[in-house]
Amino acid sequence: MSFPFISPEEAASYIHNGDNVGTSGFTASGTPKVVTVALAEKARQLHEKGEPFKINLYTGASTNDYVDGALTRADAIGQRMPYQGASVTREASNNGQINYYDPHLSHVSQDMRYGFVGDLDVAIIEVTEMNPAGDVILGAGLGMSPTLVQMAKKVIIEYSSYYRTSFRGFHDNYVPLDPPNRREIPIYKPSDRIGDTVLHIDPKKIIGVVPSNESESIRSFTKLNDTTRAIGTNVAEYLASEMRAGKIPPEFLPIQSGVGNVANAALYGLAENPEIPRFQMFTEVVQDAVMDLMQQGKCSFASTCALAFSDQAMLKFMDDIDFYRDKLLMRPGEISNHPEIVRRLGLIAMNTALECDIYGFVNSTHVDGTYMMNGIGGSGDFCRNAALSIFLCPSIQKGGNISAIVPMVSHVDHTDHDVKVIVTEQGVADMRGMAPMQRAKLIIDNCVHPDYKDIMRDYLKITRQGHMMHNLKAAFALHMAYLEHGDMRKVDFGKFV
Ligand code: 0RQ
Repeated sequence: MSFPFISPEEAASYIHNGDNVGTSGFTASGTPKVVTVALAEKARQLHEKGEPFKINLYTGASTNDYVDGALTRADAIGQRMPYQGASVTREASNNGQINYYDPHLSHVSQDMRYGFVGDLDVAIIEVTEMNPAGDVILGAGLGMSPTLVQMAKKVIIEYSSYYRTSFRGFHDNYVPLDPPNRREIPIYKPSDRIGDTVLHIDPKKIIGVVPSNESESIRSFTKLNDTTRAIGTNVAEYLASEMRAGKIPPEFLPIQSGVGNVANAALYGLAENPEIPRFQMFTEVVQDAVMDLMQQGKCSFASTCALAFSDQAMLKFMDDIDFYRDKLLMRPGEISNHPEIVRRLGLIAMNTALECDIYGFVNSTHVDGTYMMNGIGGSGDFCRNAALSIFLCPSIQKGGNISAIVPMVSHVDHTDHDVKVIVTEQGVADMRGMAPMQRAKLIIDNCVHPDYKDIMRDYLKITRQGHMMHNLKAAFALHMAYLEHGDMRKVDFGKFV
C-alpha cells in the first residue's frame, strides 16, 4: 500500500472542532512541525468567520512553538494534557483559556488507553523512515506514539527529512498489556531492550504523508553560573561521600536527571568529580550535558524518552551518530518513567524544585500556590520510587527577594515521605531517617540562604508544639510578604505571635 503525499493544509482539513488529537514526541523532540502550524491557521480563519474551532491536545510531554505555541496563539486548544512548557501555553493555562490537566507522565498513555479522555480521533506522528506496510522509524522523541497509533481512528504522518542520518535502532517501542492482564516490565538493567525498533501503524488508518524539514528548534542551555555550578558540585560531593560510606555500590546506581538549567548543571558536577565512577542513566530526557558525558566516557549508557538536544548539539550528534548507537535507547514515557523499573533499578533521582519547605515537602509546579509553571512532568514518577530522591534548587530566586526554602510550601507535589535529600548552592540536607524537627534544623543550617536563616528560626519560635510544628497563620507569611512588598525578607512575624 502506498500512502498519498498531502499538504499540511489538507492534513489539517481532516481534523475537526472538538476532536481529540494526539501528537508524537516528548519535550520539543519528535513533535509534528508543519501540520499543527497549518491547523492553527485553519483555526484562525474559522474564528475570523465566527466559527468555533478547538481541539483537545494530548502529547507525550511539553512540546514547542510548532505545537503548543502555534495552537495556543490561535486559541485552538480546549483540553490539554500533560506537562507543558511554552510561555504562551503557560499563560493560557493560568488565565482559563486552556483547561490544563497535569498527570504524572508515566500515567498519560495508560490514562488514554483506559479511556479517561474518550476516543482519540487523530494522531499526528513525526517519522524519519517508513515503508508501505506502515512500519515507521520515529524521530528524536518517543513520547506516547505507540499508544496513540494504537488508539487513533486516523493517523497523519509527518515525514521529516531533517535528519540526515538514520535513527533506526534508537527506539524501543513497547505497549504493556492493560489490567487485569499486565505482566512485569522486563527491564533489569538500563540497556535491556524489550520492544521493537520499528513502530507498526495500521496502513488503513494512515490518511496521508506530509513532508517536513524542520529542526527541533531547541536552544542551547544558559551557561553555568556560580549558583548552578555550586549546586552541581554539592550534589557530586554528596554522592561521592555516599559511595565512600558504602551506601551507594562501587559500580554506582543509574541516574535520573530532570529538565532545565539546574539539572543540566548537576550532570556537569558529576562529570567533574573524579570520585564519581562511570555511570548509566535511566531517565526521561537527555539534554546536551549527556552527550558531553558520553564523549568523556563518564556516562556509558542512557535510557530515555527523548533526545532533547539543542539544534547545535543535534548536528554534532548526527555527525557522530555511530558512536552513540550502543549508548542511547528511547522508550515510551510510560516505560522510561515506569515506577516498577525505577524501584527495581534503584535510581538516584535528581529533580529541580520551585520551592521546598523546612520539613522536606516540595513544590515543583505552582508559584505562590497559584500560578502553574510547567507541570509535574516525571518528577513524581521518579521521586516516590527512586532509591535516593534528591531535589535541587538555588536557595534564593529573583535577586534574593524570594527564598526557595519556606516554612510551608504553597503547593505540594512531593511529600516528606518521598523526598530524601535537598541540595542548594549552600549545601546538602540528607533527611533520611529524621523526624520533622530534625529535618527543619538540618535544612535551615545547611540549605537556607544566609539572608533567610534567622527568618526561618524566628518562624519556628512562633509555632505550636507538635510533631511537625507550624503556625497556621504565619505559614505563608513569607509568600504574603513577597506578594505585598516584593520581598520575602520584609516578613513580620510579630502579628502572628
Ligand atoms: O524564572 O524564567 O523568569 O528566570 O522559575 O527557574 O531556577 O531557571 O530553574 O530552569 O531548572 O526550572 C521547577 C520550573 C525549574 C523545572 C522548574 C522561577 C525562576 C525562573 C525557572 P525566569 P530556574 P529550571 C523530569 C523532571 C517540574 C517537572 C520536573 C520544572 C524560572 O525544573 O518544570 O521536575 N520542574 N520534571 O526565577 C517564584 C519560586 C521560584 C521561581 C524558580 N520559588 N518562586 N519563581 N522560579 N523558583 C523531566 C520532565 O518532566 C520532562
